[in-house]
This record gives sequence, structure tokens and C-alpha cells, in this order.
Amino acid sequence: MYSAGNGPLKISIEGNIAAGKSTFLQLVSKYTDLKTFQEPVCDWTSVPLEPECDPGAHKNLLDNFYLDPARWGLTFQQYVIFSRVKGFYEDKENMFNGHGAFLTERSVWGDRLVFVRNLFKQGVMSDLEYSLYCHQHSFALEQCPDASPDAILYLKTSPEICLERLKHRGRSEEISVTLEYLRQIHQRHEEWLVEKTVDIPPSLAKVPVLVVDCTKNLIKDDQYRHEVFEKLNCFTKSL
Ligand code: DCM
Ligand code: MG
Repeated sequence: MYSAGNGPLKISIEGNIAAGKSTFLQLVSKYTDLKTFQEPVCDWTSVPLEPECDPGAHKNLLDNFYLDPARWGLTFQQYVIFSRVKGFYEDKENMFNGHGAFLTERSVWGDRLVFVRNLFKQGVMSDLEYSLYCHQHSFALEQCPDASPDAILYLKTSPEICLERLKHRGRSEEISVTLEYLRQIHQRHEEWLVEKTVDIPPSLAKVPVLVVDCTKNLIKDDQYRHEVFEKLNCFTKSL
């Protein structure tokens, strides 16, 4: 079992948009005693404006991002990192209290190595923007090493199924998400977590990764869900 010299074990669930991460976390909460934390998407869809701007008003940054990624990509991704690190500080007691392990939906590394790297590779983020982001990201992690995961659970879902699930959940901001974009995000996950062709710091390269096929429906298929939870149980025990 993981010797928690620096607190409980933090497992990050990584995976494509609408891969089934939130559903998986709900199942984990229902069937195991592991603590879970969902991604703070509502922080991104409702950013409070300063009283000087428009008292009480909120802006939807996720919407801005999807409507104009070149204009809002860097701003949005900076806010994503900020909200994740802030969450670690604010929830620290709750997160780190009395639990041997907990699961978070995505991590600061998925943000950088999947989404930001993709924006850069697609030419949506410039060299300067990408470098600014990486400098800030590295500094934020030096200040808050707790935000880095100890282990990763990669929910691997085909981009075609992600698109079906995305349409089914019907988040209004994501109306412009295409199969092509989901394929890019899938490929960035594969390069990082399966092919291991991305340059990453040695501390991250040591982090164990469990890959779980999430193309099958874990809610409907009881036997498969049992199998997956058994795998997860062995994985957490081996850490
Ligand atoms: N998202 C993003 N960049 C990140 C993290 C998330 O663009 N670094 C987006 C992808 C989805 C939404 O936020 O539109 C989170 O949804 P999901 O729960 O499907 O991952
Ligand atoms: Mg989610």
C-alpha cells in the first residue's frame, strides 16, 4: 500500500470530453468508499465579475473559449489551472482528511499535456502563449505540489462514443465540438499515457497509469463494472 508520507493517495481520472469520467466518479462514490472530486466546470461557466464591471453579473468563460479559441484559449486555460490549484487549497482539509485515497476528475497535467498542448499543436496558441502558459504552470506546481497526481486512471473511450455521450448530455457550450476535435484530444491522451512519446518531467513519468476501456457502458453492464472496480481495487492496493 502507498506509504503516504505526504498525505493520502491522489488518483486522477483522465479521459476525453464526455468519455464517462463524471459517471465513473458517481459509480465510485456509490460502490466504493473512495472519496471523489468532480472537475470545477461550473467555476468556468460562471465567472463572477468585479463590482466595478457589473455588480452581481457572471460571464461564461467556457462558452467564450469554444466560440473563439484563438482569442480565449490562453485565458481559459490559465483560469482552469487557477481554479484547480485554488480548489486544492480551499478543499485541502476536506480532501486530505481521514482518507487513504481520493479520485479527482482530471489534473493539472491533463490540462497542460492534453488541452494546452493540443491548442499549441493545432496552431491556435502561439509559441509565446504556449511558453507563457508553461512557465506559469511550472511555477504553480512548484508552489502547490499537492495538485500533482500520485497515480492516473485513464478512461479510454473511442472518440465516436464520446461524441454520442456529448450530444446526449447536451452541454450548450459544447455544441461546436466536432468528431475531429475529439480525435485530436484522444490522440493527445494516447501520446501521453499509452505511447509515452511526450516529453514530461521524471516525477510524472514515474506515476503509475491504469488504462480502463470505457467505451462499454459501465452503468448497464454489471459484470464489466465489477471487473473494472476489481482492477481499480488491485491498482490502489499496489501503489
Ligand atoms: N476543458 C478544456 N480544457 C481543460 C479542461 C477541460 O477545454 N484543460 C473542457 C472540455 C469540456 C469541459 O471543459 O468541454 C469539461 O468537460 P468533461 O467533463 O467532459 O471533461
Ligand atoms: Mg465531466
